Amino acid sequence: MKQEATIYVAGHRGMVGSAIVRNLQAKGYENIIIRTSSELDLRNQAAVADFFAAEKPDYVFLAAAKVGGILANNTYRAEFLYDNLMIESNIIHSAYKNDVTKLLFLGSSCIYPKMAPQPLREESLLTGLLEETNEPYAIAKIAGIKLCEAYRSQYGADFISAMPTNLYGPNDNYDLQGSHVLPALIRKFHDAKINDLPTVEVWGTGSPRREFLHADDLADACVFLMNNYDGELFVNIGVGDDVTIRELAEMVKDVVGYEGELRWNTDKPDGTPRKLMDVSRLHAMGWKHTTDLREGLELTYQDFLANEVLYVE
Ligand code: GFB
Repeated sequence: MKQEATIYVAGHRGMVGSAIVRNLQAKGYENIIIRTSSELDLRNQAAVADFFAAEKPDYVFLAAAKVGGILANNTYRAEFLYDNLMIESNIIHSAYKNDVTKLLFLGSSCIYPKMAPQPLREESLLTGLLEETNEPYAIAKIAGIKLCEAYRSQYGADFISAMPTNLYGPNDNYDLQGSHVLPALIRKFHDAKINDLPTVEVWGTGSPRREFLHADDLADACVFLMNNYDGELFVNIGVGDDVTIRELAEMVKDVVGYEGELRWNTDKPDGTPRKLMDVSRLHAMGWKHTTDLREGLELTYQDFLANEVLYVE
């Protein structure tokens, strides 16, 4: 991407999109195009077509999506499927129609079969059944990968896809019903510390394993791929290391400085037993993350404290 290129970041208010905007600005890109969801409803085909025809961006980062943790995915199954299918179909098709030079689509590690061999290699896509709690989201994200592949093979469009592992960082969702585990634990332990509560409820058994990548590292990897990768196969983005939910909970508890007990609610689902990314292809290209989990948690708790009023309404 040349410095003067026009770059549309879809989803700039979310954790991933806002991190991509920060990363692009830090690298000197100035022509960044953004729209809020009230200015442009990405589920509206005509609105998206008009926007692309008027703006004609050179590059597109497709970071807009309906996202959430295990409970939100399992509850709003229709929205997770419909909204995501519409957003990605509208943007990818309009990008092709308006000769976008290159597009990067962002998926998720939940596209892999629930029982795929670990660590998860890109070749495992569509080799088995998906995890039930997030099947609608995973199906929409798999459709996004296939759209990029199909527009590449039929029309020669330079559309690539990246699959990040579980993410965390500034502008995350701290709503306890909708959030992912890491922001949920930060908020729960913080609230319990402030209110002197003896226990904190944590969901499931604590035995599932998850890998966590800081959003700023993800954004850096996305800009790296936009500048250095143009293959058909999507690319995993992660750290290559994971922890159990119990280990994560102990670490968050320590960072927050809460001294009470954990209470495991096994009525809540565990979800996929393990989702560890094989990141050897990304490492072979020359990119590696820089923020480890402990450091990232400390940064994220500081960010939570600074923005608590915004994050917790
Ligand atoms: O982060 P999370 O919601 O999503 O949950 P997934 C990860 C694990 O943490 C599960 C446990 O085993 C949860 O039961 N957990 C413990 C908690 N306490 C809590 C809590 O207070 N809140 C939450 N949310 N979890 C999502 C998918 O799966 O991951 C999406 O549903 C997407 O589609 C995303 O792929 C990255 O990692 O299980």
